[in-house]
Amino acid sequence: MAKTHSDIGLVGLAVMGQNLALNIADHGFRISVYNRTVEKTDKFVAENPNTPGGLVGSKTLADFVASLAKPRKVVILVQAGKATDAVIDGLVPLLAKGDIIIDGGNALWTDTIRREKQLREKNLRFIGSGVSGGEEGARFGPSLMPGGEFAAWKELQPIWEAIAAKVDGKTGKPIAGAKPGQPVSGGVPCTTHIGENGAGHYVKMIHNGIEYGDMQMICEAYALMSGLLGLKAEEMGEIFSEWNRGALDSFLIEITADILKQKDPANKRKAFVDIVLDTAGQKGTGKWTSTNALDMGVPAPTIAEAVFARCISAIKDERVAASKILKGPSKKYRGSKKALIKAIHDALYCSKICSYAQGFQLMRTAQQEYNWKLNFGEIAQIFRGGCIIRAAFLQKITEAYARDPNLANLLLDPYFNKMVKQAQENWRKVVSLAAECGVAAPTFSSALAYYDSYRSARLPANLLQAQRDYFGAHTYERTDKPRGKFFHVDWPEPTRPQLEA
Ligand code: 2AM
Repeated sequence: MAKTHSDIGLVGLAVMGQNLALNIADHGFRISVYNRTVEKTDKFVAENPNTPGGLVGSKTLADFVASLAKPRKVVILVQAGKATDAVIDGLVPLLAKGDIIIDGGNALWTDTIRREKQLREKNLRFIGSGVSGGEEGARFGPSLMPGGEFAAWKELQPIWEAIAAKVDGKTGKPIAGAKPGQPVSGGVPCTTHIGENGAGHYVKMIHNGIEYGDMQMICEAYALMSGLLGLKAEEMGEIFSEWNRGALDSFLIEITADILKQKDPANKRKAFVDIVLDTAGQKGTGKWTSTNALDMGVPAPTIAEAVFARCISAIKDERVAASKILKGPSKKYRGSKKALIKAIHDALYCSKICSYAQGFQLMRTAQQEYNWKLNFGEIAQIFRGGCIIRAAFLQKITEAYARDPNLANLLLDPYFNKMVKQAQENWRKVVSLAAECGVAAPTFSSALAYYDSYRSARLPANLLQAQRDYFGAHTYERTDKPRGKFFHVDWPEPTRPQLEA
């Protein structure tokens, strides 16, 4: 018997919204759709007449809400910020107790916390769900990171699990057919209840911060191979393909290999990457991650460096002008090409471990701050399919948290510890060569500084604290007295420059 009501509704028919709606309909759920501009709804429904679940287009928000089975589930996919609030404000008077709004946009997690609280006061439920994987992911299997009340999640779970990417439960590998174009069932869905209120959007933000790090680290490997060895794009493409068969096996390495092998569509003799202008944009989630790291006092320098690397890329004109004035070293690398390529691989791998360690440290601190209970092994597992940072490496993180759910830092896990131990000589070699030859490697070098700081029982902060005591009477603790006891030295008045009479 045909359904009288839709299983779920979706507001916002830009590409992400359309693709997620089609993914839901493909899995047999009837879905109502609404868009502020009605023509978009009509066109979308007319273009997709035969989905397994069925698409129902509504011209008004009231008709849209009336078409949904109770408790109503409404997914919003509009721009994060004001548009999301506007849509929520429009929906609230039309909804009834227990109905659920699901925000699938890239919301700031603190907005999600606020919205969840406001809607709870109105007896409505709110799930802030990270949706990762871009347009392809939304269409054929994203990684989904829902946060909110657990009972509300249980209502959404069958749909979210059906449409999410799937990975093999044992190996964590995306299962065959989980690739774009082939919806599948079976396997472990890349979605899990992340935690209360803003936890899902928080974890999505960290995912994006990690993604910024991964992308920049790959760019540094490329810059070093090009700058130190003079390799051409095509040759580097082959190297990345090779790396993609080993420990670095990941979506981003795979697409990098493809990009480097691509020819310029306008001039087939040129490599595509060589004609792309070197200024990178950003939408803000990497910045949010870094700002949050500063706010919470959690060291995440590698992720922040990746954001700053985009910022410095953006001041192209200034850089072009500076390049004519500021000189660097003329030293050239003269050693073995093969050895350096291996060393760059190892530097990338070690830096990646540090960047992920920082991302997971952020989640660990945030869970205390917001009283969430995060399952880090599961989070790494759902990053394994659908999303941009999907990588073989994530299975190792899942395994690390299975060994010790309270792991203080990924670097301390025996597997990652062993990997860094084996590879760090190469990592150091690459960072020092980069410095000697004048190739910027901000994330490689900041990751190494993070590693060296984290493994230091004693940092030069003793001197720093003494300076603070000197000029600001900020006091200091002593190495030979219990922690928490504070001392102060009566320093002499600092000598000040004498003003001429
Ligand atoms: P539109 O097609 O009417 O512009 C991405 O921009 C999506 O968000 C689009 O579907 C867009 O609808 C929708 N959107 C943006 N601002 C909105 C608002 N204030 N209210 C409702 N939908 C909005």
